[in-house]
Amino acid sequence: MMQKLVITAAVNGAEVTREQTPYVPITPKEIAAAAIEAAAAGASIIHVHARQDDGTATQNKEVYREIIERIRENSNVIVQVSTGGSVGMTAQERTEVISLAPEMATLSTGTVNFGAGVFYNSLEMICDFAIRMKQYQVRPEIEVFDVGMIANAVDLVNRGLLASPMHFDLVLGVPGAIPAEISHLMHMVASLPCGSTWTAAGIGRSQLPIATAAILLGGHVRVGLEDNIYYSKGRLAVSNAELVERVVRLTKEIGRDIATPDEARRIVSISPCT
Ligand code: KMH
Ligand code: ZN
Repeated sequence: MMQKLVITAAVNGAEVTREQTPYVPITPKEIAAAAIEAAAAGASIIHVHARQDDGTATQNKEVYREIIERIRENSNVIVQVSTGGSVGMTAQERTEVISLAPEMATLSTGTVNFGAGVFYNSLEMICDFAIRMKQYQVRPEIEVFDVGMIANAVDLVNRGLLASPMHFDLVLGVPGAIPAEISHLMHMVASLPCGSTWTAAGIGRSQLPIATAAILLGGHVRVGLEDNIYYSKGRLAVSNAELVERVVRLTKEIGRDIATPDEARRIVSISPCT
């Protein structure tokens, strides 16, 4: 029997602007409202990026603190902070947030072209991020944008820097990284170490097909405005919750159940399996 589906809502990202969509949450208050609404719709993990009030990406710890506290006041959802930040940020900036000891944080295990930029993650940086997460007991979600990054993550397990089983986010469709083809998704899944859990995130118009494939393959799903701002061709998604609701409908039609935040904690090994 398939595990219940863990839905991650990636509510804002670092790159999406108000010019692209008026619905992207920016301030801690807006981000928390979007997170709580997405959780009520069925998301059990919220992946979040901090922003300054003018919309610029920031990794400022105090902004993250406010976001987490505002979400916590009204929801039991898992808050997963970004350590990716935006292209060009220093390792020091990106890791500041780990000392808040959030429940979860992303850990990208390789360097990749990211549109016109380069998302830089040297081995030294990856090891340092992993050590800090271990120190603060933060559960890493291993973000892989290409298949070689899976082998890098296994290398970190062998060095004793990451715990096994790992939880992966397989991101497909970033320009410059692995394209969003179902065959690539299947190859990535087949390349994961035994016992891993995984979620899949398709970028742009691939969000829905990749989510549908992940539901069928027994993985988990990430949707949200960070990865895709449209509900359908030419029609903006009016909220993160709207994208989550569609995944919930599809999943139930197929006969799979949706995980609550506490069930998701067990599935992705934040708390021990019972
Ligand atoms: N903004 C991207 C450069 C993460 O959150 O860890 C990196 C990113 C990954 O979004
Ligand atoms: Zn992100």
